[in-house]
This record gives sequence, structure tokens and C-alpha cells, in this order.
Amino acid sequence: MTATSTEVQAGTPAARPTEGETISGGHLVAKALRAEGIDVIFTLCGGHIIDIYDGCIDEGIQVIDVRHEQVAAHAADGYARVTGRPGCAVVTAGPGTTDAITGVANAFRAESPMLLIGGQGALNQHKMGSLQDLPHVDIMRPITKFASNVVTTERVADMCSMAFREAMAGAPGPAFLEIGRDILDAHVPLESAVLPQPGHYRASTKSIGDPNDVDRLTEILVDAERPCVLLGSQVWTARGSDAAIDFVRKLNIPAFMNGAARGTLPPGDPHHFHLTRRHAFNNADVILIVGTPFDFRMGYGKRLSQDATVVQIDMDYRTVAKNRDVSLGLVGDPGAILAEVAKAASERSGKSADKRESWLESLRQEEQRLKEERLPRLMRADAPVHPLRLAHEINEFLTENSLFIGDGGDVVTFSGGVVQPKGPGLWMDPGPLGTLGVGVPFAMAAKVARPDREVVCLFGDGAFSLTGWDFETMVRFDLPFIGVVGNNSYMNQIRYGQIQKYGEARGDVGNKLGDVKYDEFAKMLGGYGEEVRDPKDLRPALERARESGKPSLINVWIDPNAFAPGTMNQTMYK
Ligand SMILES: Cc1ncc(C[n+]2csc(CCOP(=O)(O)OP(=O)(O)O)c2C)c(N)n1
Ligand SMILES: [Mg+2]
Repeated sequence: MTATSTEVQAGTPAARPTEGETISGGHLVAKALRAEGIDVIFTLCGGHIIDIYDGCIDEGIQVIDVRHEQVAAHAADGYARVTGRPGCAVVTAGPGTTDAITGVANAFRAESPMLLIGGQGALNQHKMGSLQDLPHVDIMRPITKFASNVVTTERVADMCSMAFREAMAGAPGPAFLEIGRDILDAHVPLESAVLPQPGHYRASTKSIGDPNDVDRLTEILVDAERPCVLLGSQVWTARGSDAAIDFVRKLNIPAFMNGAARGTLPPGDPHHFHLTRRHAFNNADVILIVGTPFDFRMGYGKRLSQDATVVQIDMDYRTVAKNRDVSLGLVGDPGAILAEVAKAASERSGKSADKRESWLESLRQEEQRLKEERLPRLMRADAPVHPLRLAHEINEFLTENSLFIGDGGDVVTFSGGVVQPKGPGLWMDPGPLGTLGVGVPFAMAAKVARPDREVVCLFGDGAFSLTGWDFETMVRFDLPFIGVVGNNSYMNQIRYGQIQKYGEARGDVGNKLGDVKYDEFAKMLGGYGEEVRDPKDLRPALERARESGKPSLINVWIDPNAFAPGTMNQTMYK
């Protein structure tokens, strides 16, 4: 290493050599991001990391500066979900890095590939008590697939490529690199810097696993009379949507979808099922679980018929058969495996085509019955607005180009049963960490990555408050989206449990938010805002927000005494 700048203190520019081909650590970061196809970083500035910004200018990487590091990390997670490429957040040492922890943790549970780069004091001040010094790598290790510091400028890009290799392998997830300010600021001769070349520093880990198991699964499925499949988030993460669609059509299997896989089949598709999941899981002879764990959302696998043949496909070997034995487990890429099974099945004839058709028909009838049964609840005309009516209006408003984001407690739980994305990749929720506050950062990432998409985000008033100041960032970068705040003035999902446990008189402690006019907040920051009290005004307000072409918030006063059925069962805590 040459020309170290370990004496440089925060705020003083690093000395740049005037001759010879040299490159600094920050510029090497930018080159590594470019090599990975990353065209934007989400960041909040700090003296430790400014050389990365300087590198981004040279590499044509956009710098989106936010108001809280949690937002930067969630946005990197969101960018990965929308693009299929890793997202990147850059934060400063100490509090910058700790602020980003929630975003990294969310990406960890959601299997979303992102790289968080955190600053650090100079090596020659190691453990001397430098400004903002913390053991970042130790802190990040349990919530990342890979966490390391970088100790030479020459290997900055190399370490980034290593982080990407780890983040993208198998079931993806976040990686963390701590890079000290001297490492970033130092200039080294270009020829001594390790510069992994795009497309040559990591291999695809897409696999079909054991081919014998693909055969066994094909056998099981061609002979099944009442099969069903649950397509989980990994189907979207691994971009297996087309293969999954082809699979359910060729094998004529009813499909349920959860998490990021919602919308794989659009509502109205003959193989799209939604309300009959429990019915199907109770009555199927074969249940195929693809790319989603047996976690709390699945009752830890205990809600599947005991007599059914249960098959699980997952990118992570640790997820297969966790919490519940399976008849057959396959570890590999969901799309690749489903494509292989569809191909193998087309060469075999099943014995049960007629029986299967009557199974599908019975499910369709049950689906229709349940839909009609709940329709009056979706159409409720009373004020304050019922959350189901709000969800219904949003669902009707969505187009085939609308990406829906849910960020909140009960108001979003209600919407989960009603809002149907119209295509693959058009649904975003935090995932199994259940993090409130992902809405604005996800909307930001989605609009940056896909400006052509309409983004509609439903917030709880509590959830919005956590990261809502970055609405201003949406305005500053001209990132229009349609925000809807289901405002019940409470953290209602928690309040319900308190009322049940401690009674009405003691139930409102620690969960009251006050009657905040979020429409005025939006206007104050330069966006579009209006409020709605009557359900009949919802649609016109949504249209006006769409027309405004601005970041918008429609503040909808919803019924504080409406609680989601899931909350009333308290299933999420069981
Ligand atoms: C970051 C974070 N903090 C706390 C919680 C716990 N929590 C779950 S739901 C909820 C209430 C959310 O209130 P709001 O967004 O207004 O939705 P509502 O239930 O009122 O519809 C809280 C606090 C969480 N999931 N995430
Ligand atoms: Mg609320």
C-alpha cells in the first residue's frame, strides 16, 4: 500500500497524487458496485464515507441521500427485491451503522441480497476511542450472511465481490463490509488494485438439487388426485415466476401464493386460489410448498393435513423440513426445479386427470362462495371508513402496472386478504421480521429502480411515523407515489391484545398516536395531500393523487374499533 492518509481527520480532503494512475478506496467501491450492475446507492452522509460518493460520480452511480440510515438499508433491500440485483446502502461509522441494523435484519429474514457498507475510524486509531468507533463487524455478524472489515485499499473491490458472492449464493441475504476511512481515502497504484471483472467473479448457484428427487416429485405429482401448491417468496426472489406459471398450468394444480410471490398468477386466472387455502391444506392428498419456510405464517407446518404427502422445495437446506417432517425435500432453485418437473411430467401420463379436474372445480366453487360471503363487508358504507372497504377500494384502483406495498399493523393485515396484485413482483411487504417502517423506503427503491411503475403504498399511521420524514426525499428526488395512511390514531394491532388482556380501561396504554393530519404533513413537504372520512370519497381521492404526479398521502380516517381477524386470534404471536 502506498500513500496512506491515516492522519487525515474527518472533513479534511485526502491528498490526491497529481501524476501516475492511482485509485482510491472509495473509487474502488464504486467500481465494484458498477461491476455488480448497481446504479444507485442509498446513504446518509458522514465524514468517513465521502470518498465513496466521489467514486460514484465517476462511475455514474446515483446517490440517493435519505434522512435516516434505516431508510437507506430498507431501500437497498427494496432495490434488490425490485431489480433482482443486490441493493447497496452506504452509512457512516457508529450510529450510522447501528441505525441501519433494522434494515439489514429485515433483509436477513426476508432473504434479500444487499450490501451494507459502513465506515470506520482509521486503522492507526484502532481501539483508541476514535469518533464513532464500534465493533461493527461483530454487531452485524448474526444478521448477515457475511460480515468483514477491509484492511487494505488494494482489496476493496475484491472484498466487495466476495460480499456479493456470499449475498447471492443459494438463498440470498445481506452482507456487511466495514471500511476504515484511511482505507477509503488512500490512493494506490491502479495496477496493484484487485479489480474483479463483471461477470467473472461469481458463478450462478442455481441448481435442481438431486435429479433423483426431481423424478420422485414428478411421480408424486402425476399420480396426485387433489394436489395443491403454495408458491412462496423465493419464487419471486429467484425470478421463477414464469416457470411456476408454466408448472401449475401443465400439471393443472391449484396455486396459492404468499409474500413476494403474490401476483405470480393474477386474480381470475383458473389456477389462482386465495381464500380456500385452509380448505385445500385440509383436503389435499399432495401439498407442495415452494420457497417459504414453515414459520409462524404457516403455523410452523402444523396446519397441513396429516394424511397428505408434503413436499418442500427451498433454496436453503436449513429451511427444508424445519419444524415439520416432509415426505420429500428438495434443495435448489424453485424455478429450475419446477421447470424440470414440468418437463419430466409432460413425458408421463397421470392416472388422475378427471379426478383432479373435479378437485379444482370444487375449490373454485368454495372460493366463489367465500368471496360472495364477504362482499357486503368490503362494501361497508359507514364512516369512519372500515379497513376492509379501504382495502377493497385500493384493490379496485390497482392496475397491471401498480406495485402495492403494505406497511402497518391491522390495516395492512386486513388488506392482505383483499388486495390482489395483478402480476408477478407487484407485492411488497417487510417479510417475516414484520418490520414497521418499510413503506417509504420500499416506495423509494421501487420508483428509483422502476420509474415506469405506479407505486401504491398502504400505511398504518404508526408504521408511517417511523420513517415518514423520508417522504421529503421522495419529493426532493421527484419520486411520485400514491400513499394511503389508514389512520386510526392508534397502534391498533397491539392495542387489541391489551384491551383483551387488561380490559377497556387499561387497554390504551402505550399505543395512542393522536389525530395527526398526514395529508398536511405531505403538503408541508411539497407533496400532494388530502383527507377522506367517507368511503365514497376514497376512489376520487385516489384518482386525484394519481393525477397529481407527486408523492402523495391520502389520510383516511378509519374505524379504531375494527380489528383484523388475525389479531383477534392472536395467531401472529403463537
Ligand atoms: C419496528 C416495529 N416496532 C414495533 C412493532 C410491533 N407492532 C406490530 S403492529 C404494531 C402497530 C402498528 O400500528 P399501525 O401501523 O398504526 O397499524 P394499525 O394496527 O393501527 O392498523 C406495532 C407497534 C413492529 N412490528 N415493528
Ligand atoms: Mg394505526
